[in-house]
Amino acid sequence: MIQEDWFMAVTEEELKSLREKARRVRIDILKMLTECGSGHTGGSLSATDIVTALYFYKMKYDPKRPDWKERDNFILSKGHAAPVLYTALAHAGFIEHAELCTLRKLGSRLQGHPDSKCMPGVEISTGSLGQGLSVANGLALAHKLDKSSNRVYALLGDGELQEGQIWEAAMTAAHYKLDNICALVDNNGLQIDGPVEKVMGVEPITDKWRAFGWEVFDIDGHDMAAITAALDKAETVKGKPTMIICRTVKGKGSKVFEGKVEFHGTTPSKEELDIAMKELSGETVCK
Ligand SMILES: Cc1ncc(C[n+]2csc(CCOP(=O)(O)OP(=O)(O)O)c2C)c(N)n1
Repeated sequence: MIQEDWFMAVTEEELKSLREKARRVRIDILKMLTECGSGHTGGSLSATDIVTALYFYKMKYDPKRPDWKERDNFILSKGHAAPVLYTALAHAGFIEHAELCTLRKLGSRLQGHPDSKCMPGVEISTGSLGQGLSVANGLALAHKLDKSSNRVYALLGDGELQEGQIWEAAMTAAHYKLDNICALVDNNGLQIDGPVEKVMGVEPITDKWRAFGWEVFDIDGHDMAAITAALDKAETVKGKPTMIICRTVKGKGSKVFEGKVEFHGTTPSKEELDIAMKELSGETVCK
């Protein structure tokens, strides 16, 4: 929820344009996944509004200089949601838009999980769940040592919170007072093989992160006003890291995918894509 004392720096005009960007990102994700025939649909769509707000509202970067020293860092800890990252990178100008159609093809830079060795704008290879927050800690400590103001953003899945390494990293970030870290959980309630609460419950997650010494915000992860306000508020927190729990819907954007665990790792058929495109008023990007 947006809290009463939050200052809303974003304008209505900006919000409109961010929502439109998120719509276009969803369209591209669905096109590239359908073209490819394999990849992760649900967790890419649930994270779309969050990633859009990060790339087109909050983060500092220069697509022409991916290693620009003053950039903020983004770590997609739930690396299987690579399609949303690749699409954001294309819209931000790191790669050509047409390259999205090469997802998972032999020789493509757009591998099934992000590869920092070949993909500009990817800070660290991810896909093995649980590791991203530890990398974020290392980057955040380095920025502190350099006395630089760069911020580090890490996106985790709620199923991913079952990994023990996450909680070691949670302790570390609080111990070192890493207030330059803002982590977000894409809390869509589903993982690869069912509801998170059935597989291995992670609630109450806000209480858990607070108990680990983090500032915690709990928001609707599809409400662009709430996401941008929480990202702004996180920058004002001093002496501890911030966690934004984003309540999301897996497969958000079309009733074909929403809340359906089977779309964790499967892609739309041409017919399903057609239905989704009508709902999103989308036109084709790949052929
Ligand atoms: C260490 C590790 N174990 C298992 C997997 C296989 N795996 C890929 S996605 C996934 C489910 C993740 O669920 P969640 O974090 O909730 O992701 P989302 O629902 O947002 O896609 C699993 C178990 C993995 N990638 N890494």
